[in-house]
Amino acid sequence: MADRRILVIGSSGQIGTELVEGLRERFGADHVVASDIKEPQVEQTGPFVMANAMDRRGIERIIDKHGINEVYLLAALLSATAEKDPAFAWQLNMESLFIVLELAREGKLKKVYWPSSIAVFGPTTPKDGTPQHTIAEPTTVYGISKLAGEGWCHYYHKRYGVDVRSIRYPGLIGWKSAPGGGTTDYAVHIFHEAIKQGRYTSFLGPGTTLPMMYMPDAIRGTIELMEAPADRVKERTSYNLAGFSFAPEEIAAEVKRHIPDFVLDHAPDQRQAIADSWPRSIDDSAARADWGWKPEYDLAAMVDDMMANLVPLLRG
Ligand code: AKB
Repeated sequence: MADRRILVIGSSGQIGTELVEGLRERFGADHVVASDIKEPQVEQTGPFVMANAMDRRGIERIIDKHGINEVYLLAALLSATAEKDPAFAWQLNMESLFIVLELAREGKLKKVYWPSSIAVFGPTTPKDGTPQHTIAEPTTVYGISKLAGEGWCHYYHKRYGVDVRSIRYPGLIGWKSAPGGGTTDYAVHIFHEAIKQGRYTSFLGPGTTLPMMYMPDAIRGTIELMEAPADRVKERTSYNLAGFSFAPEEIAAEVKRHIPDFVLDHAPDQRQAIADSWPRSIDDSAARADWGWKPEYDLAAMVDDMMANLVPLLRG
């Protein structure tokens, strides 16, 4: 696509904040319009507009005004928050997707990105090396909405030729933006509390191994998927993507390399049941084979980079 005109809906969240930055570095600040119902977490280097992802007319106006031809739809309630208001979570996660898929079907958009999650899997899914195609019987409303959304992406691609692409993100860890409402958020909070207080109480218990990824890998993977030639994108539901897996005590051991007195406690809450229903590790061989995905960070490298960036930020 010669002239990329990108709209990121949900740009003020954990992924949006960093994705907008990555897209602007690549395609130019003026080619990426950021939009959210919330103010941005960081100063904007390009256009930002307030928008409600469920307001079709509002989204269409932005698309027309800025000549948008590509949308990244990130607005959603995540796993833990969605359980507090399942009806609203379903409404937001589904309506926003329909709006964008319909705009693409009508020819207003050439490409769409929509994130899915490891939350599409459930207790009946094989937990280790979870395959691309396997049992997916999610027990959270977030997982149900992501699984249904994957089905709709596949349907719009097959039936109407909509070029919609998707990744099943694992838990994402980054230092530039705050996570909001996920079950994997502890893996970000642990750094902030370790640096500020020297201790952290995890809402997940010991031995709770989950698939995770460092944000720079997630952003690069997202942009690489969107840049891949259409015929290389064979999975039109969503791609499994893996970084590394760990339990709370394993990330704590890595943090201790930097803060030897760091103390980790556990007080599992309702998020434990969600974590227990998800895979421990993911097989991402389809993404590797189809469009060349390869993660760069392992657990130790991620922790080193998080500490190198967050210590000066939080301690001044
Ligand atoms: C969550 O914990 O809800 C998200 C996810 C894995 O999709 N980080």
